[in-house]
Amino acid sequence: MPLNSHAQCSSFALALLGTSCAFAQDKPLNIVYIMCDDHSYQTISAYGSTVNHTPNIDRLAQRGVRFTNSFVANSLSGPSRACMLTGKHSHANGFTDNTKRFDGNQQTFPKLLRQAGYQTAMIGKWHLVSQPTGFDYWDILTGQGDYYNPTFICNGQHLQRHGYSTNIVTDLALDWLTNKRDPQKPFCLFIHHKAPHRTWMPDLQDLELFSDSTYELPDNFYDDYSGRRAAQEQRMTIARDMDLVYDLKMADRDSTIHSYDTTLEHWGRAMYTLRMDSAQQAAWDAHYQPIIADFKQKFGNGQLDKDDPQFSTRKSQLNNWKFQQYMRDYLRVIHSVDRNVGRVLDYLEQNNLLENTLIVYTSDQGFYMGEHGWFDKRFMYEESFRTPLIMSLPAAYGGKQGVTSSAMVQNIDYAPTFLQATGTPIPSDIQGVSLLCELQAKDQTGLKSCVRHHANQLKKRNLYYHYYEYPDEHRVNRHFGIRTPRYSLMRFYGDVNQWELYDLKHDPQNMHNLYGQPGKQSLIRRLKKKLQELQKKYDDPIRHQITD
Ligand code: SGN
Ligand code: CA
Repeated sequence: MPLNSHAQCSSFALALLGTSCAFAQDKPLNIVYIMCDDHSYQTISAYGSTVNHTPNIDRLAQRGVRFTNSFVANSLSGPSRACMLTGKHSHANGFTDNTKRFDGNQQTFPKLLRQAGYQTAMIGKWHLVSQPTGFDYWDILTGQGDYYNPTFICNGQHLQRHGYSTNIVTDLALDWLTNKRDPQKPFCLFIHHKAPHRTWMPDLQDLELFSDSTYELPDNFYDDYSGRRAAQEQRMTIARDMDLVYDLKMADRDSTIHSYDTTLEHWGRAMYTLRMDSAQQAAWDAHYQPIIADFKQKFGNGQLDKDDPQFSTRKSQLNNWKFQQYMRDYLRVIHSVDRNVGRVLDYLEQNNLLENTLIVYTSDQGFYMGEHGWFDKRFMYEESFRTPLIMSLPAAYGGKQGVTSSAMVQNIDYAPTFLQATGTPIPSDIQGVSLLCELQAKDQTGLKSCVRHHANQLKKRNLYYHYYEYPDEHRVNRHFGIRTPRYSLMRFYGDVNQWELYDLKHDPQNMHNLYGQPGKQSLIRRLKKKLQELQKKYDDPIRHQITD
């Protein structure tokens, strides 16, 4: 198939979608798609973070559109990646939870771009078990990936690289741009980081950052989960489930601090030493050993005496200590992510690629920074259902700069957006919708009606969610639901069978389950009807099993 031409793009897009596409320039549009793993929007300054500053991600937001209502379809890594690649919900692409294996024979947007003449490259965390398909070049982290001296599979061959994952992934991406691609062809480059996934291991150069900072506990840290049975059942609280040795790195030399689980303790003690060389270990120890000594002075081995009259005060102090330690490590990891985003932007600028590259920054899902007392994700509650999303389309392609969009968007929309932006036909079985109109300025010739019509539809759009992985690893019950611009209606099923309803205008933190409350019957009827319509539209087989 020939490379896209302006005529091909416009005629296709106008005929099929009633919209124009971005491909109105002589140069075809490239795509750089940066994705982190577990990056919470709460820790991006462009999203209003009060705890850190991310100047480079913000720089991208100043060059593009920041989506304020961006959601995932299934808040977990593998499923999210499969949704993005296919533009389809989990039941349709088959990768419903992290125990699955992605069927690489199915249609994905990199394959479609490649057929349209694009070079495609995938670098970093893949997490879909089967080997990548649809890429000219791939160099992926094994499984979840390691922070230090990680092992990669490069076009089928295993090799270990020395250094810190976020830096290495960026180095590989820049090397591919410089030395491995054909400069005559347009490209789509995936830069997918392992960071900031658990266990939030910072780069050595960032270890001393934030050491003197303290963070306020979220006001719902001590949520009692009343009215929410699935929330009562989970195993992802900072207080109980975040481990001192494994997560918080209190692997003391004389082994007096213990994990709540022996396997976890084994890994907690081994993980720093297994992969690090002696210089890395020495730098690591120089930072953490004094913190361990201080911890022991304050809390002994971390096992508090329940008979101590001060027990509840001591418990709050320990919880607070854990939260501070979690925040500091997480933010250090984000600092490195942001610095590496800056390296990519600088490279594109220095190599005159900024003017014809769509740059995307996102995460595979959101993450809890102590809200509800949690870390991890999975729930259809706001912090993990949402994900950061910034898309920067160059001004020469009609791209808006430094604006926000409140359109209701989801990660199944990325594939059709990339396809439309490059003038590649969008197959009719794709379930997401293109966001291109959100990226383009209203004054682009021929775009006015499309923008108005499409934008209004997107603002009112209802989103569908379905999460499957239970009971492993954090015991979040299966659930599906609908998110309208104002309400969330969720149906947990399996061990916990319960409906939950939230009015997000008054309860953005999902604290008050209104399901069954007086006066809500007609609202619930309406929302259930809409939910059933979505299940039918997307053809989710669960609708035949759960009908109430
Ligand atoms: C690992 C983590 C979990 C996390 C899952 C899924 N445990 O199993 O805490 O929820 O990944 O995360 S760990 O001890 O191995 O770090 S996902 O983002 O990859 O889906
Ligand atoms: Ca993730």
